[in-house]
Amino acid sequence: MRLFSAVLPPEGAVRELAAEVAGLRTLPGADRLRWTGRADWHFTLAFYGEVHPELLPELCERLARAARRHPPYPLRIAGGGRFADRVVWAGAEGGRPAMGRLADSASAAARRAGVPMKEQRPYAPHLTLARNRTAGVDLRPFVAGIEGFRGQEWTVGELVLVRSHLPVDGVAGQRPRYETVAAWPLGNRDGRLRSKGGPQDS
Ligand code: 2AM
Repeated sequence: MRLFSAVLPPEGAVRELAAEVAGLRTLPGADRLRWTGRADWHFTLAFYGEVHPELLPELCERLARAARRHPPYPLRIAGGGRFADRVVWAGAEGGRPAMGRLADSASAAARRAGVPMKEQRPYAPHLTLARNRTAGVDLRPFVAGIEGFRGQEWTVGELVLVRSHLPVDGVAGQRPRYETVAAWPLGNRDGRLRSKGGPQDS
């Protein structure tokens, strides 16, 4: 199964960003981009790729442990940018150092669980808003549009393991479907989830 760990923005933050994105979607060329859905918005912490189901219990146990070691931290969706001419994204502000440390732990947890991790790129927290399918759209106006955005702050309190179901081959315009497998509270040192951190208990 294809898995990644993530921080999910709360409903209020998603609503604000959706209002901002509605503006971006009126810009010339917007209809040629493939926009992510608000239900899918997330900040990836670590991408695991295909994980053998046998590794899942160990991965969950180690992610639970990682979550316990990190206290909750503040975050807001703010600013944005692009990856070359491929992706427009919204950025994060506030607890970026804490988020980076959590991302490192989320990677290490998987490595220790035996998940074959590819070489990790330097961590760059981003929330993908749109992908450029045709490579013909100039993404700079979209970046200019999101640059000034500064959403409400919230306290990140959970590390979430997400499964990505890829679209069926050949179905144009379909997006991956994301499913929460499990979530663990940050900084929860009372061991409440220790014996039942598996996906069936999420
Ligand atoms: P993206 O939004 O920049 O595409 C599910 O696919 C999540 O995992 C997305 O947030 C995606 O980032 C991220 N992801 C997919 N492949 C990845 C890879 N090879 N390395 C890092 N993150 C990846």
